Amino acid sequence: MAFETINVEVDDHVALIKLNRPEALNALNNQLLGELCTALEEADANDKVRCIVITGSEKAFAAGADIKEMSEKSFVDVFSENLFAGAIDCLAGTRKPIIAAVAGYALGGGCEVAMACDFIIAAETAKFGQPEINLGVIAGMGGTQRLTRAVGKSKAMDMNLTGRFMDAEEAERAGLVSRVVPAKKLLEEAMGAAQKIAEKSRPSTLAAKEAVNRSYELTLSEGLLFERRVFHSMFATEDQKEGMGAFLEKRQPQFRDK
Ligand code: CO8
Repeated sequence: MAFETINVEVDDHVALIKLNRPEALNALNNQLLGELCTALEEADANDKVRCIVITGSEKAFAAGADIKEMSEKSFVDVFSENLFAGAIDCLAGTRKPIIAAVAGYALGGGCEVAMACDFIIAAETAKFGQPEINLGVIAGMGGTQRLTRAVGKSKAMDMNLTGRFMDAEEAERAGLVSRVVPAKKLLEEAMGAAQKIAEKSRPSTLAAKEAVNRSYELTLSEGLLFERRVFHSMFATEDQKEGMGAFLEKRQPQFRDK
């Protein structure tokens, strides 16, 4: 499908989705979020795709929800249309691994989209923030919830109450991002990580993602039980025999997703 606010390329089993509204620092309007959702559904359904990377521009991953589009809406408007619920559910509902490759601003909804991905690789230029407080509102797509789970209460409160930005180094220290790389290397690093994931057995990548995500929802004992049962179930796959056999035979595994 042809998109206007994002670009999508599928290469070597990786779908690269580039947010593309440079005139508005990739602000997330309805069209962009709708197109992102369609692209994610297509990537999830495309057998060739084994991992997804979402990125923005050098200056901005996304500077938040589109303030121009939102500013005149009433409570009844946003409540009735359930503003932005679909987009974030779409990200959270994607089964294949998603990496956010963030350079520049990831603010408000931009930070929330990045956090709804499975992990974030940041350029040294990245700046994360939940500045909605400056607009007389609060975060609405995870900035008070996912951010708190990622960086703890103190930093999450600081960012949500003062609206200050966190640079890449602080974000890595706080556990919000998994790696920080020079801006020029961002895409190479993210695509490299995606390639590594793409080489694994698909059943195990889907299962690993599902199991880590359950840790958000379950008590420790329930989460550990879920993990153990999924681990047990992996012994029903041919790829478990191949992976362990290849290790013992000192060769690379040839996974067949079976
Ligand atoms: N929405 C719309 N347009 C934007 C946005 C935005 N979020 N951010 C930047 N732009 C536009 C600017 O208006 C400007 O357009 P123009 O040239 O036509 O005036 C263009 O992008 C370039 O921006 P600046 O000139 O401001 O660039 P600077 O380099 O001077 O500043 C900043 C960059 C610091 C990123 C600045 O643009 C800024 O502060 N942007 C707004 C950041 C913000 O407040 N984000 C939060 C938005 S609210 C939100 O995300 C809520 C999401 C959750 C909703 C959930 C509902 C359930």
